[in-house]
Amino acid sequence: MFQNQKVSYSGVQPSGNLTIGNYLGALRNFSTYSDDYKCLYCVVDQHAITVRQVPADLRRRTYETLALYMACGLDPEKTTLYVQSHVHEHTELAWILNCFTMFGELSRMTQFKDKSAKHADNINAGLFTYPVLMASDILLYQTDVVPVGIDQKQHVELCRDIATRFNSLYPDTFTIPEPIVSKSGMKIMSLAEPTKKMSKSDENPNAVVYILDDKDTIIRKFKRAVTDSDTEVRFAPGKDGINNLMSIYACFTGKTMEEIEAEFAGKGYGDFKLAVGEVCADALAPVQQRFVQLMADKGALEAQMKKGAEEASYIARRTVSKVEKKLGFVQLR
Ligand code: ATP
Ligand code: LTN
Repeated sequence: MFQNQKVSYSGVQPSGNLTIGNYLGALRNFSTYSDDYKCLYCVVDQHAITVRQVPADLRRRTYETLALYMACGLDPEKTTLYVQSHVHEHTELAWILNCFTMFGELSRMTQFKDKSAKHADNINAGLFTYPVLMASDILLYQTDVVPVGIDQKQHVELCRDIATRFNSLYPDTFTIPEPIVSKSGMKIMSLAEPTKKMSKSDENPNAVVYILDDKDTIIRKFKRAVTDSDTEVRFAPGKDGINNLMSIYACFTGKTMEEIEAEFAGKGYGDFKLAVGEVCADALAPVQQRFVQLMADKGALEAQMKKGAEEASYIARRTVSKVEKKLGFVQLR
């Protein structure tokens, strides 16, 4: 579709303040594809309403998420950055794909099981069909690669199944996408409960390091991180807390677990936690600086949203027309 250029696509929900899990598992990897791929990254506000949102917060976080995309190094001249609700083809294709997705497949999605347990008073149909909207996001752009954290791999695999099913009935409709899960940072765990994923919608702010936390807060949170009663900085089964901190340190420094063990040999958890806080805060400082500059000009962000939506709509429209034609919908000129 893009003169044989491959396509990279991903999305982040504006459902809370973005965490270092979002940064290390997703955002930081988006720019890897900037030079060789046509890249589209979306702020998926329609996905976010599967759980209740305060309208003013959703609106603010939509701007913030777009600004963070840019602050993390995505150049809007090279990359299409946009907001999902600005491109109506997402929901249009989602309906069609609903008719090619099985109830049993959606019932097996672990995110649905987790979120319906967490929001037992609001198990709405959107929460259930969430992966179909995500498949629509991906397939609209004939995507080749989808950089995500490991928790989203299952959804991308379902997207592949839906696309393969559709293609077997209507050949050559969709490109079959590949989930790309980076080895380091694929699943950053909560600092309070290190067997649980760090999540931006966690109610305990001490469990989560936000991309926009200041240095003192970051250091304080790492100092309070739950670890075991051992004292040695060593990566080993069962040491979930320390393993998580070592993974975070490895992500920010590029060091291996052996190098980290050697660096902290003879030192206690206290020294190590401080070092993790420092590398994390130092790595985030330039992102935070750019973020503040970008947020100061709402007009420029809106212009960016508009440009991104126009670029995305053009491609999305082509895919929807192709799909509707294949299905037998009457096309008016
Ligand atoms: P929510 O708490 O609202 O479900 P979330 O923090 O899980 O949100 P998403 O918007 O669902 O974040 O995810 C955006 C991207 O960040 C996805 O690619 C997801 O896999 C990745 N991601 C989220 N949390 C982590 C984490 N703890 N470790 C690694 N990657 C993560
Ligand atoms: N479901 C994802 C967010 C998301 C996404 C996408 C990721 C929505 N659409 C398309 C990759 C591609 C999540 O909850 N993290």
